[in-house]
Amino acid sequence: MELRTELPVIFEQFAEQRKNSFLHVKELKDKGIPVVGVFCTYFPQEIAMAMGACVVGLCSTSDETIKDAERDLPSNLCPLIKSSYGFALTDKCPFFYFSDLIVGETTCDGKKKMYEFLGEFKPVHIMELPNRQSEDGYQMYRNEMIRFREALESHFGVTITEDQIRKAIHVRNEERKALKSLYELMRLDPVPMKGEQLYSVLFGSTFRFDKEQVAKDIYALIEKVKAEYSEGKHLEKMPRILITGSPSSGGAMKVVRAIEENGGVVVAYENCGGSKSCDELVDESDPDVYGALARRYLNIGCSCMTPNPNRFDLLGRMIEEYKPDAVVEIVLQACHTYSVESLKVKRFVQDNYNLPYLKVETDYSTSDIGQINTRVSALIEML
Ligand code: BJ8
Repeated sequence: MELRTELPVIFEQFAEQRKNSFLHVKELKDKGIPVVGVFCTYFPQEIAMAMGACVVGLCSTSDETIKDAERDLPSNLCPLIKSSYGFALTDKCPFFYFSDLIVGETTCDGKKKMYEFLGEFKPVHIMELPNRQSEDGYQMYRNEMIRFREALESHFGVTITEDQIRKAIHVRNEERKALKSLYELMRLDPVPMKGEQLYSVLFGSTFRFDKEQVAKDIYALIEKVKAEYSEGKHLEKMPRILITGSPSSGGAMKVVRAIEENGGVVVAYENCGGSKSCDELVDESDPDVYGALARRYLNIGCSCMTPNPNRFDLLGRMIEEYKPDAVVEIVLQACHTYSVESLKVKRFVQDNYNLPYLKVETDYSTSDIGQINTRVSALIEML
């Protein structure tokens, strides 16, 4: 059964949020509010929020500027890196244009080397991210939190107090809790919404700057979804798919669309647009705000960690909670860390849960949609 109510309009509003925020950022900028552009889930938003800055995501996910990027960058590079660099280079991304400072982390090789070129036309601050979740690693990332606070203070001529950071931690935690409550609705079988609709809210909310209001809006949406569900307004039962791997926004959403157009439904995202960003909260009871931030962020199970046990911990929990019938891994082309780690994911999913696993390597073009449809529909028919 399709949703025939006001919900699709609300999902649409979230889906349009990125575009609508272009104007909003300009208004904030005109009011003198600093804008910090970021690329990664390891970025500790709370420190920038503590000084009242507006944090905007700069990862671009369309192939519109890839040709421009390939003038400077190798063509066999991840499309997310090329697209982001291309939008910056051609000044086609308003968020990049309005950013006063760009912050990157030393995650994958392609991204960290690309930042060196970005630094030629914008101020860039790099946070050194350890590749291991060890005690030394936490200590090092804690020091990086302090170095980042100092960089903001000197770049913008402000003072950032621990109390301000603590308040920002609380606001972000509340937003995470709200988003988590929303995606947990997908534990229901049949599901209350499509995976693409869920993603439009998860992704769109990252472009809302009124973080306290976001949580309230998400809870209001949850209430509406629950009310409609109890009236029997939900989708039919269908094969449930869990998505993992590289970020699935923008051009890569073609994989999610292929699943949902071929009779399946995406019930969960174990990636940076989904649970990687929301699963763990920052410990508000820890008197050491920098330590609490370092621990929470470094715990993210991205494949740039080695080894990467936290990804498997989260993936295992999600398989148990969302009960997927199969796992589909999206790997962006030339994303070596996710691509290499995919063998472990395949073994984990097949050996521990006896679930089918499909790896889809793709970019932001539309050239492989036919092939993706064929592979995905074969998977879904089998379920
Ligand atoms: S925490 S997933 S946002 S690094 S897809 S650019 S890894 S080659 S985006 Fe990522 Fe942070 Fe990790 Fe998340 Fe490199 Fe792979 Fe491209 Fe990637």
